[in-house]
This record gives sequence, structure tokens and C-alpha cells, in this order.
Amino acid sequence: MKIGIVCYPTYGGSGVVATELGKALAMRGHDVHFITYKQPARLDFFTGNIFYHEVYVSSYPLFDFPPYETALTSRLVDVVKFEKLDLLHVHYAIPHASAAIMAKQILASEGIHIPVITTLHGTDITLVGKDPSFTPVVTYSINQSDAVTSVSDSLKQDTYSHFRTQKRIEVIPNFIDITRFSKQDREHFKKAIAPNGEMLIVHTSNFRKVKRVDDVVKTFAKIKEKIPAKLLLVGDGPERSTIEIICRELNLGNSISFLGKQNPVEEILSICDLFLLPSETESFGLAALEAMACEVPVVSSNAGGIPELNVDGVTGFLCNVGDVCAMAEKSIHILEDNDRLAQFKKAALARAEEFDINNIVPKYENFYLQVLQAKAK
Ligand code: GMT
Repeated sequence: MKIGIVCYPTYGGSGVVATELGKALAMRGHDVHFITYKQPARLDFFTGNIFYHEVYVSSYPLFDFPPYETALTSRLVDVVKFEKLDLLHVHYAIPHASAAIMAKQILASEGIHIPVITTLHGTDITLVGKDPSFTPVVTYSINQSDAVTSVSDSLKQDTYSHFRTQKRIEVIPNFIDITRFSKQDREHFKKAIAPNGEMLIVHTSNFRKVKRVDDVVKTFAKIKEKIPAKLLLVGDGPERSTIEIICRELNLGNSISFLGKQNPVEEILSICDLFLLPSETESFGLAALEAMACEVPVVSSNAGGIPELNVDGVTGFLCNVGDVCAMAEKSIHILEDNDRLAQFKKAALARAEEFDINNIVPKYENFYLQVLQAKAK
């Protein structure tokens, strides 16, 4: 198949999933065309069947807001037409789905019929998409897509409750490449960070409000009262300065390291004992899956699709959003007994293996075939 993939090229979960999917499809023999405004962060190798088409938005003094969606639409029309693509798979509804639908309509006027598959990732539905300023366009784009997938059942239900749509939504969860994300021997690194055998707690995110990173710090402060521990905060974003202030106020400066954006995140996860994910909403929790693949149990909120990944009492624990006392109590329960910790680590890996890339990518491939067959009828 010749597949066009549109996504955010940044470190965000939707971009990571889209890029890893494209790479895996290319490895399985498909031609994959990425159409994005920058080279996707995870597009770290090229083969003869991976192509990258940059979307260039020209500037003009009149434009306070560069018309990215228009430029993307035009590029999609161009790439579909000249590369003879079989389908477009767009990740994150805003503005990718609406741009693809516009491109589809332009191409149809020229007799070219390109199926559009939209994958909903989370905040495009639960946060941004339901903002009234976007709702009509997101609803229309979902309804006009040839097919729609969501990354969890929870997100599928959220889509039905926030939008006027009866579109069939196929749930295809996030996935992980277990050959890349697996526990690595980094004992020297662990000794440098935790010289006295402290437990290492970790959180990775884009430091947006929805991640409740302040809850991570508050939970950590409570854990530290009972267990010698250090906290590694990986990633960056708008909340980071506020979080740094909270850490100073709680006098936690020496116990918390802000590592910023890191590419080889699996090397950091490999030395950690517990992952905290207290999100307000979370459609799936790819960051938690990455941790679990590196044998790190997860104490999380029970928001959105997290319970579809993190099994309460087995791979970690689920707590109500904002209940930092419960999160600290459950974390201590896991960390205070070495045998119990080992059991949770083993279970986390076993659960992560269910989401291995080799189990999930064929689901997308089969879905594409169904869509193409329906189009051919
Ligand atoms: O987590 C983020 O804020 C980034 C966001 C994205 O779209 O880049 O992630 C969303 O998509 C991921 C991949 O499908 C999911 O694993 C994340 O749970 C989801 N984030 C939220 O729902 C907040």
C-alpha cells in the first residue's frame, strides 16, 4: 500500500505513535509518506520506502496567523495526486482531519477518490476538540472520514458524549517496540543518581496542566517521608517553572532532578522503580506503557483510558484524580517490600508485552484493507 501519514512532528504521544506506526509499516513493505511541517522527532532512520514531504507555510505581513491548515491541505492534494497514494491516515483531529477532508473533497472534484482514516488521540477530543470554537469542524471531520479509530475505549465513549456523531469507531490501542523499550543495564548511572540505594521515582510528560505534575511532586514528598527516594522529572512544558517553585518551597531541591526533554528515555526508565501518572484526563497513557516495558510499575490516576492499561493491584495502582495521599500510600506499599516490588515489575513488563508493536500494527494494516475494500465496492 502507499500510505500518507499526517501527524504532529513533535515529542507528543500522537506524533510518536504515528511515526512509529509509519516506520513499522515501511518495515512491512508499504510505501509511507509523512506529510508534516517538520521532520518527525522519532523519524530517526530512512529506508527506500519512507518519504518525507514538508509542509511549508509562506509568511505575509497580512497574516497574524500563518494559514497552516490551508498549506497542509494543498500539500496533501499534491502528494496524493503525484505519489498516487492509496489512503491518508491522519493523527489528531485538529487540524489534520479537517485538512484531509478538504483535500479529499478537492481531489474528488478531479475524479480522485482517496479514503481518509482519522485517529483520535485524546486532547483533540477531551480538551481542545470540545471547545465550542472547534466543535463543528471536529464533528464534521469525524463524520466525513471514511473510518475513525481511537486509542482506547474510554476515548471512543468520550467522542460519542462530546460530539454529535454515530460514526463507527474502531479502538486500536497505543503500542510499544519492546526491542527498543526494554530494561537496559545502567547500574553505573543508577549509582551516580542514587548513591545510597534510594528508590528512583520517575514522571515523563509535556508538563501541561492536564498532567498534574504538581501532584507528582506532592506524592513524592509523602513517599520520601517513609522511604529514601529520588524523583526524576523528564520532559518540559508550560508548567515547569511553577513546578520548580513548588519543589523549592517543599525543600525538595536535592531530591528532584529536572532532566528536560530526553530522547533515549528508555535508558532513564531502565534505572527507575516507580512511574507516577496523576493526569486529569489521559486517553491511553503511552508514557506509562513505555515505563512498564522497562519493568517500571505505575501508580496513576484512574482517568480516561489509563485503567485499560494499568491493572489495579497488578501492574501498579489506580487512584482518584488529585488524591495524592492514596497515590503516596500505594507507592509506599509497592516500594517498601523488595519481593513485592519485583512482582509488580514483572507484571508491568508482562502487561506491556500485550501492546507490543507486532501485535498492534497488523490491526492497523487489516483496518486499512477493510477501508480499501469498502471503497472498491
Ligand atoms: O499527552 C499529551 O498531552 C500528548 C498527546 C498527544 O496527542 O500528543 O497524547 C495523547 O495521545 C497519546 C497517544 O495516543 C496518548 O497515549 C495520551 O494518553 C494522550 N494524552 C492525553 O489524552 C492527555
